[in-house]
Amino acid sequence: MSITRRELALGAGAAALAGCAQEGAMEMPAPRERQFPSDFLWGVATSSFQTEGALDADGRGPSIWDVFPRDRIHDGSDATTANDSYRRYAEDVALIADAGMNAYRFSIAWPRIVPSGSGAVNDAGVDYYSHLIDALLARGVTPYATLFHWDLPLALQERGGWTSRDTTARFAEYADVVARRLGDRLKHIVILNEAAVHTVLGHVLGTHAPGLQDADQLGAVIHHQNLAQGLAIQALRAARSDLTIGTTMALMPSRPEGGVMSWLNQQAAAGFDEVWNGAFLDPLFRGSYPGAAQGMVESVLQEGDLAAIRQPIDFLGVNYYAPSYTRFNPTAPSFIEPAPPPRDTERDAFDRHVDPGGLHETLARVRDQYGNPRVLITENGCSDPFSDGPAELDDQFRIDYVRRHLEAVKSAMEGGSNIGGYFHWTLVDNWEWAEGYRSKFGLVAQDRSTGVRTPKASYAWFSALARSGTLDQ
Ligand code: GCO
Repeated sequence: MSITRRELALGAGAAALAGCAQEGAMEMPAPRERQFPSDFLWGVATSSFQTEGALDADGRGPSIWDVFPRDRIHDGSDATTANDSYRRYAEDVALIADAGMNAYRFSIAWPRIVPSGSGAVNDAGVDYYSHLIDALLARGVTPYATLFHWDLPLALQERGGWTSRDTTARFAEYADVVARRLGDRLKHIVILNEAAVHTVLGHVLGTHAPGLQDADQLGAVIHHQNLAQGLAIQALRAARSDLTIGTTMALMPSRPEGGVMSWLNQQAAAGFDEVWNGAFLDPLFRGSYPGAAQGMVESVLQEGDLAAIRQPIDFLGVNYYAPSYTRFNPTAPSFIEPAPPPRDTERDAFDRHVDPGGLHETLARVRDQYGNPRVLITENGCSDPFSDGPAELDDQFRIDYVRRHLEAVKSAMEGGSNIGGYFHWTLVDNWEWAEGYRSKFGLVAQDRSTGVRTPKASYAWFSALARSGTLDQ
């Protein structure tokens, strides 16, 4: 099934008439105070595939990223070593704790726990996370574990991956294993990481694993991740009553490119917003799909699904890097295509618009339109300028970037948003998916030949912030 171009255009049109079109940046009030609450979470975020390495160790099964073609990675690299965190996790824990951080968001590799995606549980894989959790707790750092950060067991992809409804049940079984085997000490769980990114880059653009370019599967992939999330939340709660459960979304204000086509671009941006943001927010918080997404999921939506997806959660994880820009193109699939940020705006190494106001806008939207849930910023950060050489140890640009985004967070809190923490992406420069190692997001550099970690200036800065809770000027 697919959404036709016409359906998407109509959906976008309806959204625009309903006043949903984004007109561009909103004013962000400067924060009145710079002191964060004493119970605020300060941490870093990582993911299994980008950091662990040791892909063949201790019975791990292959994931979809293990077989993603290296010629689609910009530096031709792979993640077989990454940060070697499977073996060096104690060093990571020491860096986190020594900086005075009180939380760490990592992800559990599903293929380490259930190597073939269903059936037998791999005890050695469970043990790895058990040791990591113990090491964190011993240093007073609260573990936040994401269940799915894109490394789907390959065996499940071979049976259709997220296009198949069966994957939702397998995910719930895996969640149950995590609760029963780790839940005595692991109390904070993030269900999915950025389902929108995994959907669009992995299944439509083909730039991420599983590398598909099949817009016809958009609805199935969206809906099955939403359903899997709902079933996993139910499984976790059935297994243990003392878990704090949330999920993480890549929320982006959707802005139209300006110019002569600006009215059509507004329709395109509104349609994109419904698919990128609304298709995940709405079913979780409202039990429905927004216009453009509704048409896409229709053929896979079964009775009871929306109730299963609309689970109460304890927090919403917000990952924010930049707004998106969209324009109308009559020859593009669904009439919409990405547009560059406006000229003369500040960009980061990814060519992303550096726009803390977009984070403020996102937080205000979640507050005003989705019932003001507790929010954790589960990712935010920027890359060094792309290079195959060493990282920039005197990374003032990163300090400025984080400071400005935390001003947006504080300002949103002063506006009534219920925000409980900030996890910087990331701890150590790691393997950045299609960019390979040339993009570096860490507070800590890594010598790739020795694995030796060297803190950057931002590490000391973030440490001072985590200890004091006071944002400097
Ligand atoms: C994402 C992922 C991370 C990235 C980070 C930097 O947002 O793409 O959650 O795995 O590495 O965002 O791009």
